[in-house]
Amino acid sequence: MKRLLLTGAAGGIGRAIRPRLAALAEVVRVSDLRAPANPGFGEEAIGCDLADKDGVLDLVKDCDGIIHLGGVSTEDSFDRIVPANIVGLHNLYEAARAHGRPRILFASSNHATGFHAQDQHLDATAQLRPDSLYGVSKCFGEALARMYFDKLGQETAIVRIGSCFERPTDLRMLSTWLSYDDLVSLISCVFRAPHLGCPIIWGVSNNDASWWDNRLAAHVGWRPRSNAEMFRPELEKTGSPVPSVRLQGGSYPAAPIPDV
Ligand code: NAI
Ligand code: 15L
Repeated sequence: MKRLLLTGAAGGIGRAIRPRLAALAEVVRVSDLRAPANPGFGEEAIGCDLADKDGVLDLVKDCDGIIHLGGVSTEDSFDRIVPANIVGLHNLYEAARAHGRPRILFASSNHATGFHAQDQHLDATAQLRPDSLYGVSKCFGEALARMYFDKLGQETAIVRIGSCFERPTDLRMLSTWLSYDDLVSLISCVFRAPHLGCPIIWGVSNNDASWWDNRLAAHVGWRPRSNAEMFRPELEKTGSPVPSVRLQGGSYPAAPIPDV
Protein backbone atom coordinates (compact mmCIF):
# COMPACT_ATOMS: atom_id res chain seq x y z
CA MET A 1 0.00 0.00 0.00
CA LYS A 2 1.09 3.52 -0.59
CA ARG A 3 -0.80 5.15 2.29
CA LEU A 4 -2.55 3.56 5.28
CA LEU A 5 -4.73 5.63 7.63
CA LEU A 6 -4.76 4.84 11.35
CA THR A 7 -7.47 6.66 13.34
CA GLY A 8 -7.35 6.68 17.14
CA ALA A 9 -3.56 6.63 16.77
CA ALA A 10 -2.96 8.36 20.12
CA GLY A 11 -4.98 5.76 22.05
CA GLY A 12 -3.76 2.63 23.84
CA ILE A 13 -3.88 0.27 20.87
CA GLY A 14 -2.83 2.93 18.38
CA ARG A 15 0.35 3.75 20.30
CA ALA A 16 1.19 0.07 20.67
CA ILE A 17 0.83 -0.88 17.02
CA ARG A 18 1.98 2.30 15.26
CA PRO A 19 5.66 1.39 15.05
CA ARG A 20 4.74 -1.96 13.51
CA LEU A 21 2.66 -0.73 10.59
CA ALA A 22 5.58 0.45 8.48
CA ALA A 23 5.79 -2.99 6.83
CA LEU A 24 2.32 -2.51 5.38
CA ALA A 25 2.54 0.88 3.71
CA GLU A 26 5.03 3.46 2.50
CA VAL A 27 3.25 6.14 4.50
CA VAL A 28 1.14 5.69 7.63
CA ARG A 29 -1.21 8.62 8.22
CA VAL A 30 -1.69 8.71 11.99
CA SER A 31 -4.68 10.65 13.22
CA ASP A 32 -6.49 11.49 16.44
CA LEU A 33 -8.45 14.42 17.88
CA ARG A 34 -5.12 16.21 18.06
CA ALA A 35 -2.30 15.34 15.68
CA PRO A 36 -0.25 12.65 17.43
CA ALA A 37 3.08 14.03 18.66
CA ASN A 38 6.45 12.98 17.31
CA PRO A 39 5.52 11.28 14.05
CA GLY A 40 8.14 8.68 13.16
CA PHE A 41 9.82 8.00 9.85
CA GLY A 42 7.17 7.28 7.23
CA GLU A 43 4.36 8.71 9.36
CA GLU A 44 2.29 11.82 8.72
CA ALA A 45 0.28 13.14 11.67
CA ILE A 46 -3.10 14.81 11.27
CA GLY A 47 -5.52 16.07 13.90
CA CYS A 48 -9.17 15.49 13.02
CA ASP A 49 -12.41 15.14 14.95
CA LEU A 50 -14.33 12.26 13.41
CA ALA A 51 -17.51 14.30 13.81
CA ASP A 52 -16.15 16.88 11.36
CA LYS A 53 -17.47 15.73 7.99
CA ASP A 54 -15.19 17.87 5.82
CA GLY A 55 -12.19 17.09 7.99
CA VAL A 56 -12.79 13.35 7.61
CA LEU A 57 -13.20 13.76 3.85
CA ASP A 58 -9.72 15.29 3.70
CA LEU A 59 -8.34 12.74 6.12
CA VAL A 60 -9.29 9.76 3.97
CA LYS A 61 -8.12 11.33 0.70
CA ASP A 62 -5.28 9.37 -0.97
CA CYS A 63 -5.50 6.47 1.51
CA ASP A 64 -5.44 2.88 0.25
CA GLY A 65 -6.50 1.32 3.54
CA ILE A 66 -7.97 2.40 6.88
CA ILE A 67 -7.55 0.98 10.37
CA HIS A 68 -10.38 2.63 12.26
CA LEU A 69 -9.69 2.69 16.00
CA GLY A 70 -10.85 6.23 16.76
CA GLY A 71 -13.85 6.91 18.95
CA VAL A 72 -15.24 6.53 22.45
CA SER A 73 -13.85 3.20 23.66
CA THR A 74 -15.78 2.49 26.87
CA GLU A 75 -19.26 3.12 28.26
CA ASP A 76 -20.17 6.80 28.22
CA SER A 77 -23.11 9.17 27.86
CA PHE A 78 -25.15 9.03 24.68
CA ASP A 79 -24.20 12.66 24.00
CA ARG A 80 -20.52 11.78 23.91
CA ILE A 81 -20.92 8.51 22.02
CA VAL A 82 -23.02 9.87 19.16
CA PRO A 83 -20.56 12.35 17.57
CA ALA A 84 -17.57 10.02 17.73
CA ASN A 85 -19.05 6.56 17.12
CA ILE A 86 -22.21 7.25 15.12
CA VAL A 87 -21.71 10.48 13.18
CA GLY A 88 -17.97 9.80 12.98
CA LEU A 89 -18.46 6.37 11.46
CA HIS A 90 -20.91 7.66 8.90
CA ASN A 91 -18.44 10.39 7.98
CA LEU A 92 -15.71 7.79 7.55
CA TYR A 93 -17.77 5.57 5.25
CA GLU A 94 -18.93 8.53 3.18
CA ALA A 95 -15.32 9.69 2.84
CA ALA A 96 -14.29 6.18 1.81
CA ARG A 97 -17.04 6.19 -0.80
CA ALA A 98 -15.80 9.51 -2.15
CA HIS A 99 -12.19 8.29 -2.32
CA GLY A 100 -12.35 4.95 -4.12
CA ARG A 101 -13.47 2.68 -1.27
CA PRO A 102 -10.20 1.83 0.49
CA ARG A 103 -10.44 -1.36 2.54
CA ILE A 104 -11.39 -0.74 6.19
CA LEU A 105 -10.64 -2.58 9.40
CA PHE A 106 -13.29 -1.47 11.88
CA ALA A 107 -12.54 -1.93 15.58
CA SER A 108 -15.82 -3.27 16.89
CA SER A 109 -16.05 -4.75 20.36
CA ASN A 110 -17.10 -7.82 22.30
CA HIS A 111 -19.55 -5.44 24.00
CA ALA A 112 -21.74 -5.73 20.89
CA THR A 113 -22.51 -9.23 22.18
CA GLY A 114 -21.73 -8.85 25.88
CA PHE A 115 -25.04 -10.19 27.19
CA HIS A 116 -24.25 -13.73 26.06
CA ALA A 117 -23.33 -16.05 28.90
CA GLN A 118 -19.72 -17.08 29.34
CA ASP A 119 -20.58 -20.74 28.71
CA GLN A 120 -21.88 -19.91 25.22
CA HIS A 121 -19.53 -20.41 22.30
CA LEU A 122 -20.24 -17.83 19.63
CA ASP A 123 -19.41 -17.60 15.97
CA ALA A 124 -20.14 -14.79 13.52
CA THR A 125 -23.82 -15.75 13.36
CA ALA A 126 -24.40 -14.99 17.06
CA GLN A 127 -27.19 -12.59 17.88
CA LEU A 128 -26.17 -9.04 18.73
CA ARG A 129 -26.74 -8.51 22.46
CA PRO A 130 -25.07 -5.19 23.32
CA ASP A 131 -24.37 -4.64 26.99
CA SER A 132 -24.01 -0.82 26.97
CA LEU A 133 -24.65 2.29 24.89
CA TYR A 134 -21.04 1.82 23.80
CA GLY A 135 -21.90 -1.71 22.62
CA VAL A 136 -24.95 -0.36 20.79
CA SER A 137 -22.70 2.11 18.95
CA LYS A 138 -20.50 -0.80 17.82
CA CYS A 139 -23.64 -2.63 16.58
CA PHE A 140 -24.43 0.50 14.56
CA GLY A 141 -20.91 0.46 13.12
CA GLU A 142 -21.19 -3.20 12.18
CA ALA A 143 -24.55 -2.61 10.48
CA LEU A 144 -23.25 0.44 8.64
CA ALA A 145 -20.23 -1.50 7.39
CA ARG A 146 -22.48 -4.30 6.16
CA MET A 147 -24.82 -1.89 4.38
CA TYR A 148 -21.93 -0.18 2.56
CA PHE A 149 -20.68 -3.62 1.51
CA ASP A 150 -24.06 -4.84 0.29
CA LYS A 151 -24.87 -1.64 -1.61
CA LEU A 152 -21.45 -0.54 -2.81
CA GLY A 153 -19.00 -3.40 -2.33
CA GLN A 154 -17.05 -1.45 0.31
CA GLU A 155 -14.90 -4.10 2.01
CA THR A 156 -14.58 -4.05 5.81
CA ALA A 157 -13.15 -6.45 8.35
CA ILE A 158 -15.46 -6.08 11.34
CA VAL A 159 -13.15 -7.01 14.19
CA ARG A 160 -14.92 -7.64 17.49
CA ILE A 161 -11.97 -7.03 19.75
CA GLY A 162 -11.97 -8.81 23.09
CA SER A 163 -9.43 -7.19 25.45
CA CYS A 164 -6.42 -5.80 23.63
CA PHE A 165 -3.78 -4.85 26.14
CA GLU A 166 -0.14 -5.62 26.84
CA ARG A 167 -1.22 -8.61 28.92
CA PRO A 168 -4.40 -9.97 30.53
CA THR A 169 -5.09 -8.35 33.90
CA ASP A 170 -8.07 -10.33 35.24
CA LEU A 171 -9.53 -13.82 34.95
CA ARG A 172 -12.07 -12.83 32.29
CA MET A 173 -9.24 -11.84 30.00
CA LEU A 174 -8.01 -15.44 29.98
CA SER A 175 -10.90 -15.78 27.50
CA THR A 176 -10.94 -12.34 25.86
CA TRP A 177 -7.28 -11.28 25.56
CA LEU A 178 -5.92 -10.20 22.19
CA SER A 179 -2.16 -9.66 22.16
CA TYR A 180 -0.67 -6.79 20.22
CA ASP A 181 1.33 -9.34 18.18
CA ASP A 182 -1.86 -11.10 17.13
CA LEU A 183 -3.61 -7.84 16.31
CA VAL A 184 -0.74 -6.80 14.06
CA SER A 185 -0.79 -10.17 12.29
CA LEU A 186 -4.57 -9.83 11.84
CA ILE A 187 -4.14 -6.37 10.32
CA SER A 188 -1.59 -7.77 7.92
CA CYS A 189 -3.92 -10.63 6.86
CA VAL A 190 -6.85 -8.22 6.40
CA PHE A 191 -4.94 -5.91 4.08
CA ARG A 192 -3.16 -8.68 2.18
CA ALA A 193 -6.17 -10.96 1.59
CA PRO A 194 -6.98 -11.13 -2.13
CA HIS A 195 -10.68 -11.11 -1.31
CA LEU A 196 -12.00 -9.78 2.01
CA GLY A 197 -15.73 -9.11 1.78
CA CYS A 198 -17.26 -8.00 5.08
CA PRO A 199 -16.49 -10.72 7.61
CA ILE A 200 -17.05 -10.53 11.35
CA ILE A 201 -13.81 -11.59 13.00
CA TRP A 202 -13.43 -12.14 16.73
CA GLY A 203 -10.35 -10.22 17.77
CA VAL A 204 -9.05 -12.75 20.23
CA SER A 205 -5.78 -14.61 20.67
CA ASN A 206 -5.47 -18.38 20.59
CA ASN A 207 -6.61 -18.60 24.22
CA ASP A 208 -7.45 -22.04 25.63
CA ALA A 209 -10.41 -20.40 27.38
CA SER A 210 -11.74 -18.43 24.38
CA TRP A 211 -15.51 -18.24 23.86
CA TRP A 212 -15.29 -17.33 20.18
CA ASP A 213 -14.94 -19.19 16.92
CA ASN A 214 -13.49 -17.66 13.75
CA ARG A 215 -14.08 -20.53 11.35
CA LEU A 216 -16.51 -18.42 9.30
CA ALA A 217 -13.67 -15.98 8.56
CA ALA A 218 -11.14 -18.67 7.58
CA HIS A 219 -10.57 -17.04 4.18
CA VAL A 220 -8.74 -14.18 5.90
CA GLY A 221 -6.01 -16.67 6.80
CA TRP A 222 -5.34 -15.35 10.32
CA ARG A 223 -3.60 -17.64 12.80
CA PRO A 224 -3.34 -16.01 16.23
CA ARG A 225 -0.48 -17.44 18.29
CA SER A 226 -0.59 -15.91 21.77
CA ASN A 227 -2.39 -17.75 24.55
CA ALA A 228 -3.50 -16.01 27.75
CA GLU A 229 -3.31 -19.31 29.61
CA MET A 230 0.34 -18.68 30.49
CA PHE A 231 -0.86 -15.86 32.76
CA ARG A 232 -3.40 -18.01 34.65
CA PRO A 233 -1.25 -18.97 37.67
CA GLU A 234 -0.31 -15.35 38.26
CA LEU A 235 -3.91 -14.09 37.84
CA GLU A 236 -5.34 -16.79 40.09
CA LYS A 237 -2.77 -15.92 42.74
CA THR A 238 -3.73 -12.25 42.77
CA GLY A 239 -7.33 -13.40 43.37
CA SER A 240 -9.05 -11.24 40.76
CA PRO A 241 -12.75 -11.58 41.67
CA VAL A 242 -15.00 -13.92 39.69
CA PRO A 243 -18.35 -12.11 39.25
CA SER A 244 -21.49 -14.03 40.23
CA VAL A 245 -23.25 -13.15 36.96
CA ARG A 246 -20.99 -14.60 34.34
CA LEU A 247 -21.78 -12.74 31.15
CA GLN A 248 -19.24 -12.22 28.40
CA GLY A 249 -19.22 -8.44 28.76
CA GLY A 250 -17.82 -8.69 32.31
CA SER A 251 -18.83 -5.66 34.34
CA TYR A 252 -20.65 -3.90 31.46
CA PRO A 253 -24.01 -5.76 31.47
CA ALA A 254 -24.77 -4.88 35.11
CA ALA A 255 -23.73 -1.23 34.85
CA PRO A 256 -26.52 1.39 34.72
CA ILE A 257 -27.42 3.08 31.44
CA PRO A 258 -25.71 6.49 31.66
CA ASP A 259 -27.84 9.63 31.82
CA VAL A 260 -27.99 11.80 28.72
P1 NAI B 1 -8.53 4.50 23.40
O1 NAI B 1 -9.65 5.17 24.09
O2 NAI B 1 -7.24 4.37 24.13
O3 NAI B 1 -8.26 5.23 22.00
C1 NAI B 1 -9.30 5.77 21.22
C2 NAI B 1 -8.77 7.03 20.57
O4 NAI B 1 -9.83 7.60 19.80
C3 NAI B 1 -8.32 8.09 21.59
O5 NAI B 1 -6.96 8.44 21.37
C4 NAI B 1 -9.26 9.25 21.36
O6 NAI B 1 -8.64 10.52 21.48
C5 NAI B 1 -9.73 9.00 19.93
N1 NAI B 1 -11.03 9.63 19.70
C6 NAI B 1 -12.11 9.66 20.52
N2 NAI B 1 -13.09 10.41 20.00
C7 NAI B 1 -12.62 10.88 18.82
C8 NAI B 1 -13.16 11.71 17.82
N3 NAI B 1 -14.40 12.25 17.94
N4 NAI B 1 -12.41 12.00 16.75
C9 NAI B 1 -11.16 11.48 16.63
N5 NAI B 1 -10.58 10.68 17.54
C10 NAI B 1 -11.32 10.38 18.62
O7 NAI B 1 -9.06 3.07 22.95
P2 NAI B 1 -8.23 1.76 22.56
O8 NAI B 1 -8.22 0.86 23.72
O9 NAI B 1 -6.97 2.13 21.90
O10 NAI B 1 -9.22 1.12 21.48
C11 NAI B 1 -9.16 1.46 20.12
C12 NAI B 1 -10.44 1.00 19.44
O11 NAI B 1 -10.63 -0.39 19.64
C13 NAI B 1 -11.69 1.69 19.97
O12 NAI B 1 -12.57 1.94 18.89
C14 NAI B 1 -12.29 0.68 20.90
O13 NAI B 1 -13.71 0.81 20.98
C15 NAI B 1 -11.89 -0.63 20.23
N6 NAI B 1 -11.78 -1.73 21.18
C16 NAI B 1 -10.74 -1.75 22.07
C17 NAI B 1 -10.62 -2.80 22.96
C18 NAI B 1 -9.47 -2.92 23.89
O14 NAI B 1 -9.41 -3.93 24.58
N7 NAI B 1 -8.54 -1.98 23.94
C19 NAI B 1 -11.65 -3.87 23.00
C20 NAI B 1 -12.70 -3.71 22.03
C21 NAI B 1 -12.75 -2.68 21.14
C1 15L C 1 -13.67 -2.74 25.07
O1 15L C 1 -14.44 -2.63 24.11
C2 15L C 1 -12.98 -1.57 25.62
O2 15L C 1 -12.56 -0.69 24.61
C3 15L C 1 -11.79 -1.92 26.50
O3 15L C 1 -11.43 -0.80 27.27
C4 15L C 1 -12.11 -3.11 27.41
O4 15L C 1 -13.17 -2.78 28.26
C5 15L C 1 -12.52 -4.28 26.54
O5 15L C 1 -13.61 -3.93 25.70
C6 15L C 1 -12.91 -5.51 27.36
O6 15L C 1 -14.04 -5.97 27.25
O7 15L C 1 -12.04 -6.00 28.11
